Amino acid sequence: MKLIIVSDNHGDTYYMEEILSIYENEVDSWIHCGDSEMKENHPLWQNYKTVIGNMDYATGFELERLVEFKENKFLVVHGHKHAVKQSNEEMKKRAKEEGVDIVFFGHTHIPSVEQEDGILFINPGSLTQPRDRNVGTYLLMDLDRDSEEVSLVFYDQNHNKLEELSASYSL
Ligand SMILES: [Mn+2]
Repeated sequence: MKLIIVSDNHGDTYYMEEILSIYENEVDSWIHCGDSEMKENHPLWQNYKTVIGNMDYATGFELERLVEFKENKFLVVHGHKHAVKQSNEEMKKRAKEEGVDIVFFGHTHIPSVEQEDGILFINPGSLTQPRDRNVGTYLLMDLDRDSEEVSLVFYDQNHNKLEELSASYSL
């Protein structure tokens, strides 16, 4: 299955719209890791599934979201309430409680992938306000449960593949 993961667009919907139109016929679902600064009734939420971030004024989003798709279950958090700038420990605790092996988070505005205790912690970076580069980033995940292989391909906001961040992992 294929997923698009974005985060931290902070009110700028341009790239979310563009990514939606580019991948509309290619991916199964869409994840947003919070700090959208968009209202609950924005039409983009018909496709993207989001959580609440520290900059979200809309109160209708959840702090954590379990996204179940086909036989897969993912945990999505923004991260400000899971101390993600300190460590993966709080996310790891919740992932183990929920029995998931993939967690998506945002908040740092820095794209990253870490695998600890059999759990992948994936941050797509910020779509519009990167802190480690000049151009925003997002992620395309291709998960194969038969082989337990995950391909993570990062792109910049202009849809150029970021080779140095992209890699495959075994679950
Ligand atoms: Mn943010």
